[in-house]
Amino acid sequence: MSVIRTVCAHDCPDMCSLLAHVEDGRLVRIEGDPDQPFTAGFACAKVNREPELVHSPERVLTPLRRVGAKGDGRFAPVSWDAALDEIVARWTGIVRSDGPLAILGYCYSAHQGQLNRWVPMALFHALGTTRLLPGTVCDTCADVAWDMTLGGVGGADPEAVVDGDLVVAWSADLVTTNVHFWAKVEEARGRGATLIVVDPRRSRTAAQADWHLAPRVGTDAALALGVMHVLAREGLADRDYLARATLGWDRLERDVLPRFTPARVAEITGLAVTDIERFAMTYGRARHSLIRLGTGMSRHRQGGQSIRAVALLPGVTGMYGHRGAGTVFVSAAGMGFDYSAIRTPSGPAETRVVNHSKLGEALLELRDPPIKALFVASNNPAVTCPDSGRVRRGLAREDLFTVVHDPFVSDTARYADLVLPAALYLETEDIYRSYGAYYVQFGPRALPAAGEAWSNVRLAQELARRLGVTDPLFTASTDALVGMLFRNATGPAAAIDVTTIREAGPIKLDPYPDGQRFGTPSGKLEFYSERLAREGLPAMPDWWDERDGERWPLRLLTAPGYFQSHTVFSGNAALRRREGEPVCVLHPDEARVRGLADGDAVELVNDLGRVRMRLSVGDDVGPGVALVPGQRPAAEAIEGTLNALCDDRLSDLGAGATYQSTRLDVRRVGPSLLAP
Ligand SMILES: Nc1nc2c(c(=O)[nH]1)N[C@H]1C(S)=C(S)[C@@H](COP(=O)(O)OP(=O)(O)OC[C@H]3O[C@@H](n4cnc5c(=O)[nH]c(N)nc54)[C@H](O)[C@@H]3O)O[C@H]1N2
Ligand SMILES: Nc1nc2c(c(=O)[nH]1)N[C@H]1C(S)=C(S)[C@@H](COP(=O)(O)OP(=O)(O)OC[C@H]3O[C@@H](n4cnc5c(=O)[nH]c(N)nc54)[C@H](O)[C@@H]3O)O[C@H]1N2
Ligand code: SF4
Ligand SMILES: [Mo]
Repeated sequence: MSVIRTVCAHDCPDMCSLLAHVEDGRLVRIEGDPDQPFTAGFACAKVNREPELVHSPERVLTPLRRVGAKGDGRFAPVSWDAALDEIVARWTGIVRSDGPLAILGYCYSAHQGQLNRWVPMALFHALGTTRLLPGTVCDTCADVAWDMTLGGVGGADPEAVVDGDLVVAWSADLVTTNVHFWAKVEEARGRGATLIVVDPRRSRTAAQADWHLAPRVGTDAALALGVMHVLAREGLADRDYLARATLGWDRLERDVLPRFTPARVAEITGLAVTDIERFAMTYGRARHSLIRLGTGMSRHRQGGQSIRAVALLPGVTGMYGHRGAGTVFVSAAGMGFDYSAIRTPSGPAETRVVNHSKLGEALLELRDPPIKALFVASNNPAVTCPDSGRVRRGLAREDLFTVVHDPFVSDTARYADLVLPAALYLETEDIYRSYGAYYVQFGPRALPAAGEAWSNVRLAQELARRLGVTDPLFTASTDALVGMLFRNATGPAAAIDVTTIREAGPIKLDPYPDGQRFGTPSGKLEFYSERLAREGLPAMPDWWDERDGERWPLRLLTAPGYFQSHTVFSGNAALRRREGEPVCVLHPDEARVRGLADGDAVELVNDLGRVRMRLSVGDDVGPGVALVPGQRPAAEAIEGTLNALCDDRLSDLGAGATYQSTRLDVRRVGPSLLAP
């Protein structure tokens, strides 16, 4: 038995250091590294069951070629050579007839190693194909809003929460998506800190909080502006700090805050006036407060306003002036990596760009040239992209040559002409940097690859070789690639010695090498953003009524699954069982008026389509909301995948997805409809 210290590559802010116990090439147990202070000796409920994912009987072990109709998921094994020959022949032919823009290739976030995430992207960059603007399905709205407010700096060190007296988990279900920060929050509470959760549903975290505030979905900007209104009125604004370190507070106080009285904010959010006042007073009086910003509140049409308004709050009380206080968010933004060598080695500076959230439209509507070849790695857009029905119609095109690189036959892979077996992270080596804490770590390979699986890096390098792409990174060893990533690093990342990184284990970066600064054009925290004004967008945070689509009575609330993370653990049968069948949660009042009972088969419906799942009646959400936790493959629900109901309109900032602006209704599925 050997114990290998490596890194968890799942898309998760914690980036745990893991101890993989391996016997005869099999993973027998996984354990959180006790010597990495943030991981602190434990893994999460999902990764504790990692042996069942890695050794799942559902793994793809050889390249597969489609033998049935697109979407059927019927394949026959082929050799790697045959598969690669076919890809090269098809792509070369398409480039000859239509040019490189007829190809769309990308790799997304399911492997968080910097090399396995980005070397495939570098290949398509070099080839000059149509490029994907990645991450609009996730966090680009929140990232741009943060950047327009604080600039390109990282948030507070999550480990600093232990020094605080108030933690606000604002749109973040810490127990589920950030469990190692949760452990630190618990430590802080043990020393007397208070935890407030702001979330429209009673999440696992909210259920354990000192206080749960449940505003309506999409009303966070109004709530934050209401809090500022009270802070200003009660003399709790730190006016010295505001004058010294921020821009535009005077204008906000004069032009915006008067409209956000507690009475109006109560109307907008559905919270009681007394609760808004009490929340503001508690926040204003804290000695050392931290807001953990969550991205859930950014995934609607005014998402950018929500993030901006909440991220500005610590400026009002001067918290950004205290080391380790303020907000926990996007740590990686402050690390100083220069990614260009491994992301954009060569190729035209600009080509056609497809927004990740509009993949379906791109596959069906683009002309001159249309997309004729699609390559997808580390992403399952048939389930997780907005308007997934449209994505599936695009994937079903007979004239689209689709290659999917995945450890499992995902819903997307079912539409592929070729499925290529991907190694899971424990079968790869890579360099990691956290996006939710301040660690960098090399993760060695812990296991041999299952069957004939290849890592993302190996596939990209082999395709480059066969296509004659000669940039050095496509022949570079892992160590050489790591060197490229660090070559032009500045700030905290530049302090790392690359020559010893393989053996170094977890390396903690200095979160604030220059004190807590802002990276905006003014060098200040921007209540007023000239950059936004120039783009014709609201220069100051605001909230307005979004009445669109009101003919559907309920608003969708989506939230992460506890035993699932999107579809990445779908191949683990034990976790599938723990998560249970996909459900829609309705408040008892909403169930009653529809004559629905707990456990009924229901249909969620709107103009885009219908999906069917089981109903769960409960008061974790208030009236007016349909909560659906997780994004699940079609085969797990009664019928369909949730995102078939979410349109592909974009958020106000960062061109992000707006799942939570979805309106719909829920109704009973008659027994006759359920019959096959
Ligand atoms: N309704 C709704 N939709 C959402 C969200 C929401 O909150 N609500 N959240 C959005 C968010 S935050 C995100 S990030 C996206 C996530 O969307 P996706 O990126 O589609 O996430 P996964 O379902 O995890 O799919 C990842 C795929 O990569 C495969 N994979 C795992 N490891 C590797 C590897 O090393 N190499 C390769 N080649 N493949 C690998 C997995 O088997 C899986 O099929 O979903 C978005 N969709
Ligand atoms: N177990 C598990 N872990 C995960 C994931 C997963 O799916 N499952 N996904 C991973 C990925 S890709 C990401 S990006 C991160 C995301 O993790 P986070 O950034 O922490 O946030 P989200 O998961 O997007 O949403 C968290 C909470 O936001 C709430 N919320 C939704 N809308 C609103 C709103 O309008 N206002 C407020 N105040 N709250 C709202 C939801 O109810 C939910 O409880 O987590 C990662 N970790
Ligand atoms: S908490 Fe996140 S980083 Fe840690 S083991 Fe679980 S998925 Fe991986
Ligand atoms: Mo995400």
